[in-house]
Amino acid sequence: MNETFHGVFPALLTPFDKAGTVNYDALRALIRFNLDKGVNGFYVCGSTSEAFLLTNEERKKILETVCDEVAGSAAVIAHVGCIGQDMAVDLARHAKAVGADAVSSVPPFYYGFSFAEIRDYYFALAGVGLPVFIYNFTAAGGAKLTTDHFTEFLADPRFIGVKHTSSDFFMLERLKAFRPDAVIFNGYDEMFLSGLAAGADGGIGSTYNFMAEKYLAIERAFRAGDIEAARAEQNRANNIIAALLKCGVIPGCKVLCRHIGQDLGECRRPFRRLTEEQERALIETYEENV
Ligand code: MN9
Repeated sequence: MNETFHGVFPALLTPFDKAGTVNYDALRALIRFNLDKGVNGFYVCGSTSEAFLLTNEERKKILETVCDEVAGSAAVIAHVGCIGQDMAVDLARHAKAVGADAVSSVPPFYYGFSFAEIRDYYFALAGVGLPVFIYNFTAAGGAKLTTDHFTEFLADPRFIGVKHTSSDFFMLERLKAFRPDAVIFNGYDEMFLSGLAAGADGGIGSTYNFMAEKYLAIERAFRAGDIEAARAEQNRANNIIAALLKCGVIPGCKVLCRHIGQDLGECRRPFRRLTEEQERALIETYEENV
């Protein structure tokens, strides 16, 4: 198991104040709340952070805030994914300068770039000097990278691993078989236990922001060989995730954070806020499964 990169990493949500500006104090409080639970690290400015609704200046300031608050007590992975290679390299250089432990990126998207172009993008990121986690997330409309594409990256030690937001556990197992010291983080919270069974070193997720203790418990039970306990905990998490998927995961996570005392404000438009009825139903499901 990699010493720095393993276990439970919340994919941090971005708090906004009433005027819609990033609320850095609330971000610090959210980080503290999760550090106190014993999380192993944070994934910063990923999908869950509304990254593509943030400016690059905001992304930089958020990362600086996280590195400052964490102060070496947990690992920090900075998602630097952008459509443009130079923008991503700029964010990666900044991540290195402010003390992040690794960078991560979705493949450049929207224009249907060729694998040769995607390859150039990732090798430019690797050139910055921090270990790189490739973010496999094709459900968001991104490039479909195959197992062979991934092994081409993983043959180079500068690529430390993959954030695997996919239900292709065969691929996860093949990547571990190809390079046992590669770090694979499971991406779908609802499949955390399945990912562990296939060889994942941990997980990165949106719902960890408000229920990290569940994933810590699943991992503990799994490693102790108590699969029944792990499955029971995954089942409780999944009842909540199923409710979130109905109303919108990111706005829903913010509702549940507020419910437990972490007020992160609303999401940026065009995300909609939940109706009162949706909020009530979501909180009820949460309360039934804590
Ligand atoms: O990578 C998250 N994926 C996205 C992690 O944000 C796109 C997950 O935590 C999902 O939000 C979650 C719900 O499907 O599993």
